[in-house]
Amino acid sequence: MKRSLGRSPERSPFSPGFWRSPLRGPWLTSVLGMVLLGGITVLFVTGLLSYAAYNPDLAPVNDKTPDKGILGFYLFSWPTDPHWLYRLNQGVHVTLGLTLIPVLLAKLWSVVPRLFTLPPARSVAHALERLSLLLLVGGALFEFVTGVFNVQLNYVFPGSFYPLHFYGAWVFFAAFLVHTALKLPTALRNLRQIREEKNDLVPVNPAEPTVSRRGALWFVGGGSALLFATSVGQNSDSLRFTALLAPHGPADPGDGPNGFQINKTAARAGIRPADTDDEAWRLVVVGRGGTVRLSRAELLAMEQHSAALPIACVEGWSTSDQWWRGVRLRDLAALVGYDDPDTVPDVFVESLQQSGAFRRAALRANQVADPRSLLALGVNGEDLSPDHGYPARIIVPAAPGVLNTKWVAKLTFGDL
Ligand SMILES: Nc1nc2c(c(=O)[nH]1)N[C@H]1C(S)=C(S)[C@@H](COP(=O)(O)O)O[C@H]1N2
Ligand SMILES: [Mo]
Repeated sequence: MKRSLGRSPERSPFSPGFWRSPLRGPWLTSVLGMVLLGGITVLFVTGLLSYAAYNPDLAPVNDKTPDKGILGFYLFSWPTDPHWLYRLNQGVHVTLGLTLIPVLLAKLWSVVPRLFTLPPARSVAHALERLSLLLLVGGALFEFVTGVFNVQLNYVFPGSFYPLHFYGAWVFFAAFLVHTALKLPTALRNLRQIREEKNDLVPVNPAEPTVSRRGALWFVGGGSALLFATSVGQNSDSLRFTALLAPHGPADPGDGPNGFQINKTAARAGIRPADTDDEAWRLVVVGRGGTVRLSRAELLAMEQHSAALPIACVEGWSTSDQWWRGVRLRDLAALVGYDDPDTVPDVFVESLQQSGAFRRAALRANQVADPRSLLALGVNGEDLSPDHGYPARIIVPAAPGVLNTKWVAKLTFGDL
């Protein structure tokens, strides 16, 4: 074929001959679209559930998202059963999100010629559709990029991750619904067709293929499989070493009873050994019946209970179940005027830490009441290590890691 020299119209991405990959066409776009339809729906649902798991409407401490208004309509008391609920939810959310990245990129690549269609809008309806695409593509990129940064513990955001990712999700999902409603019938038709219909994605002047469409799909799937295989291991103690793409925390936890992932070390949280030794440290418990101060020895003299529970962080890593041992939160509530385990109130937990978003948290009454919810003093048969919260930490079944406050100093029982 003769190619003209100089400024041929083919040099402009706005000209129909510019996009030449023979892979583009309705079939490829529809296949990728169907994968994203399922995947992004799961991401949205697990994302909203993850937000609900913070008990965001419980006092202002857990959630800093301003003016969520009706977007918080669905919030409910997060259950404590099954005890791996948050671990599963967040593992799916983060692992699936990472796995979908190649699919998202391939989908955007498959429709990129449409970015350059002229005229930009043929009618009001077309203009509205293109505006929804701006929100769709912008929303998708925004959610994936903020998500990946958060998973990598890279807090480059202006302000907090949570409001950005939360509001971004609603904008993105609204555009996603509009897009699905407009395109699903076409996508289903495209997938059923034996011979592909011509549409604007099919190049008018295709280049020689270097790979088949199925080959291209295998390439995308291979990318997804690689991301899956190098991140899913962060959800287990024994497979963690396979999670090459996951951050490995601020400190090597080593082996032994305390040898599991650490989110923030005592040193980084500014916890001084002098404040945690048995002479200095006292747990302050406040309730309608008054205030009680307890040393670690006094806590150890109370009835001790064990529970096998994981730590599952919003950032997508979790530990296997650990054996925690300590005092039931509801027994501590009983010390300050709430004797009946069926009517225990919420609790506000404060740590020794002086600054940082995670130095305090609120737990709901159903979490306080659960017999497995502990003020843990030890783990896997040993005292807590300083990095895991010595002298005492909270551990609650099915709750996000962020509610499992370390280096606890004060518990205030009462309705929040
Ligand atoms: N005081 C305090 N408690 C805290 C945190 C913190 O930064 N400060 N981090 C929380 C978060 S986000 C998680 S995921 C868990 C991690 O517990 P671990 O480091 O023992 O694994 O602790 C929680 N408790
Ligand atoms: Mo966390």
